[in-house]
Amino acid sequence: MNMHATTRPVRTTCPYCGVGCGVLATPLPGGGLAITGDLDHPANFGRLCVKGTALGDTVGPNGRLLVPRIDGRDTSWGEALDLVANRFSETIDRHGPDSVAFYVSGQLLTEDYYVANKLMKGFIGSANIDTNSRLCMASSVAGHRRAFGSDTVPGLYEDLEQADCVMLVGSNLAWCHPVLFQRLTAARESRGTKVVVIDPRRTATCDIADLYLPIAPGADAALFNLLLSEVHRRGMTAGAPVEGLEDALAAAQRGNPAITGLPPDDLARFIEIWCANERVVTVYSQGINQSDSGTDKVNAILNCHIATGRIGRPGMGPFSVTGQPNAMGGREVGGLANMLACHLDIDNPVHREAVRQFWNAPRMPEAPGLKALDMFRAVDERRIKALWIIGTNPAMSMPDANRVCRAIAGCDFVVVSDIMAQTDTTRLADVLLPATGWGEKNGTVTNSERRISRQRPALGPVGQARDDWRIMAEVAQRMGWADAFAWTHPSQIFAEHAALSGIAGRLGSDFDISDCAGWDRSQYDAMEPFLWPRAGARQGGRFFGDNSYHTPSGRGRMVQVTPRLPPATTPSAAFCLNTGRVRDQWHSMTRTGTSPRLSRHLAEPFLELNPCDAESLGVSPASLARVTTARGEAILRVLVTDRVAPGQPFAPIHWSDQTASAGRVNALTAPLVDPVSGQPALKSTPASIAPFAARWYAYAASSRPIRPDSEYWALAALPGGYQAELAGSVVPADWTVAAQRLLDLDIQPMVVRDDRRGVIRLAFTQGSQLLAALFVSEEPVALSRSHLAAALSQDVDGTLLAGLPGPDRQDEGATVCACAGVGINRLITAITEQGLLSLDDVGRALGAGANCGSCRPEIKALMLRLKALGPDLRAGPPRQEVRAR
Ligand SMILES: Nc1nc2c(c(=O)[nH]1)N[C@H]1C(S)=C(S)[C@@H](COP(=O)(O)OP(=O)(O)OC[C@H]3O[C@@H](n4cnc5c(=O)[nH]c(N)nc54)[C@H](O)[C@@H]3O)O[C@H]1N2
Ligand SMILES: Nc1nc2c(c(=O)[nH]1)N[C@H]1C(S)=C(S)[C@@H](COP(=O)(O)OP(=O)(O)OC[C@H]3O[C@@H](n4cnc5c(=O)[nH]c(N)nc54)[C@H](O)[C@@H]3O)O[C@H]1N2
Ligand code: SF4
Ligand SMILES: [Mo]
Repeated sequence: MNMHATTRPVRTTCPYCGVGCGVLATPLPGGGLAITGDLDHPANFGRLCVKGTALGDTVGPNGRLLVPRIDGRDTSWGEALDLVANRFSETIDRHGPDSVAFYVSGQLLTEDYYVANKLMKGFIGSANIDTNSRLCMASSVAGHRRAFGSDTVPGLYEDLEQADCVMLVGSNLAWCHPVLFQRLTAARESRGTKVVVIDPRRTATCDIADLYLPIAPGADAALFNLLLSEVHRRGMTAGAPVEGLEDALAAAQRGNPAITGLPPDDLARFIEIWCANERVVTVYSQGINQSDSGTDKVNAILNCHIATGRIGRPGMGPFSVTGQPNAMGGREVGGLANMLACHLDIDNPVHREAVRQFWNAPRMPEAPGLKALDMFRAVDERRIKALWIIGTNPAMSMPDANRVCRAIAGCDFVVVSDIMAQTDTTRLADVLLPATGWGEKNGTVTNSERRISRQRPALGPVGQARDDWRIMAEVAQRMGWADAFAWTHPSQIFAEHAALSGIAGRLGSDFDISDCAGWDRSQYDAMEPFLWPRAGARQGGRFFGDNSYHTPSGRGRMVQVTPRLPPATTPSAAFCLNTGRVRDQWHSMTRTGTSPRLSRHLAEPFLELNPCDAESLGVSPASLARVTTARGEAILRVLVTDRVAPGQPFAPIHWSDQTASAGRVNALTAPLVDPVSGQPALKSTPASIAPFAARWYAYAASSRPIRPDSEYWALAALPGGYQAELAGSVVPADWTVAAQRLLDLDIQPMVVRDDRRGVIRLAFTQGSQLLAALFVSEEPVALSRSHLAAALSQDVDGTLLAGLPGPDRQDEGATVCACAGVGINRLITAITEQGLLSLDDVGRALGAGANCGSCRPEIKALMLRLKALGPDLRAGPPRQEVRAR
């Protein structure tokens, strides 16, 4: 098969967020891929965000795990697979099926996920398989099942375009689902869609908000309860074929809207907008799900839609946007510990028996297995004795991550399948199995609107990497189940999954793609993106517009919700720490962190802090803060901004021990979960904050890997090299020696000192070319990072150690547009000097904002501030210039 010699574009799907954009990946002659958006894909119609656009930067052997390893030594596949199969079999024989567990991921392909679920539930006979979707979607799943009787997303993306009003609740759509945000923005421009954003933090998404409600953390149920009372009072719930309206209303009417922290005028406008627009879509995400009352918050939203019948018709409905590329596929195969397969119920003996017969399985678990947090607790307590982690990085992404690390380290036998060699989790494994990654893998994913698309390989596997489904099937064969795991191609797994969905459909499941059951490989390879369900009256469409639900009575179920605020909002907690995402990074950055383009936007772990808090704590902008909770601590760069309210600092989740000294925010979070879904409350941890007393700060850029060991460091990729932000409380005796060690160079640097200002600058050159430089200061280092980075491997000129760009070179400043590589300073100059008035002008003049559009909110905010304040912004906000002055 010579697929890889082709330079024709391969039609595939982006591996990042749940929007599920179609991508054309064209293999380049020298290796790597050229990436464009697929004009024909109905999720994106050719658009891509910056992460999708940069996919070509992240393929290739850089940092990849290339061969299987046992206890740190390279080994053969045969030996590794034998060991995994033997240890799992022995453990099951000795301690029973519930002594082993799989922890898998919403980033696996459906085929991978199907195999994992079949092996654990049907053949090992335990339900101890759970997934990182527990941290992500579990409250939505639970809320859907309570209200609809099934885990069904009722609507479609086009609903956001057909709505008259879109509510974004706990969703930073602009950064986390950028292409869907672009579709919404375009619809708003053409038809004046009203947009309401409900988030304690003023995010980039607020850029298009007609109404922004800075809700008190965790108070969403109180807001939607108020809405329910109001829609009822206005007669809008009359005739709704629902169960439980009276009880839900009574609970809602008992509520106290004051706990939302919102002024009465804003509450009134919110209600007016909702009531005046029948076509209303309520999009929600982690600000709702990741809460100790997440399921109730979901149901408070669903209550309003089902009570008014505003669901499953064009432009209306609740919409849980999924985070990961295959969060939905995972739900379809039953990858959660409390699900079976094809949306069947593990508690239902008829369902269990149907699946058992279909699989010809020796046994089936009779009860749900351990949910993620319980699973790692069981690992910690040595009740789980063999654990297999696949496609997720729990050592950094689970709450109370230090304890999770200890638990994994203490487990008898830990297998990790990953694409990368060095992650916070791979370093704890007994056996490491190299998986093929995006661009190499072959299978399907389901996006947030239930659309199934193909990921197709455009490159051969790196090193000895194998597909996840194959690795698991090979282990299953070695455990004695050769016949049930005998596939030779993912198309066969998909066909089997489709066939099972037919049985599920006959048992009443919404998920039925059984007309794909007979597909052969060529039909699978030719698959066009399609929506499920594929058959019946609902084919390719919406659910519940006919008011018929999957509950026993067929009616929608209202849930009584009594709002509860998170413990971190009690007066005794100093700060309520919020966490989430940034625009250009994906989770633990194992892939996006390798792209210099994506690393330019925000290159350090940071803490957004309100100016009042900064002042009362005595922390200045760009200094460092130590954040402490009952679980652990972190050291983060302080970003002073009124985007966050007093008492509600925000920190991004992306930094791990691989990229920062103390940037893992989940060292801070508590293992507090929603009682219904088991999803952790990751958005509100009681925390205290203090200045970190740095005696020196430094910035290093090098063409070679940097080896920091100071108390504070953060690493990022540069074009042709690496950079590090550094700080410490103990000043090294000799900066030349310290720099040589840090930069792994044994040559003598050029050194410039200014003892009066406490500044030392060291440059290492080879001939006239700059190899590396270290700038040290007693204050946070103020210099042009982009200038120094651009000087790497170039001839050194006289301005270098001054840290300023030469007269002929503009200092870009911090990157705003990652696609076109345009920095804040160039934007300011162009906007003011060329009199650019619109985003389109900026796009034409600089290319900024013209490609993926993810930075358009930032450029627009900059233009507004320039209008108000003039070009003096260079020294300060909007994005505090830690890096450039
Ligand atoms: N760039 C990028 N995009 C991604 C990802 C990524 O890593 N990077 N990850 C993907 C994944 S897996 C997911 S799950 C999604 C997540 O997508 P989102 O849920 O949109 O992202 P988050 O930043 O986690 O959180 C959203 C917002 O919830 C707000 N919030 C916190 N507490 C509350 C509250 O009590 N009420 C309300 N109303 N809001 C609150 C936060 O301030 C934050 O702005 O993103 C996906 N897309
Ligand atoms: N405080 C806080 N914590 C959070 C969140 C939050 O908002 N706040 N959000 C939570 C949410 S919603 C999520 S989804 C999680 C995400 O957390 P994780 O899933 O732990 O994060 P990732 O970095 O995406 O981990 C994916 C891993 O799989 C590897 N990988 C990539 N492709 C493949 C493949 O094809 N096969 C295999 N075997 N491995 C592969 C990557 O290298 C990486 O190590 O974080 C959760 N944690
Ligand atoms: S919006 Fe961006 S990250 Fe999400 S699927 Fe599309 S290109 Fe990928
Ligand atoms: Mo997620």
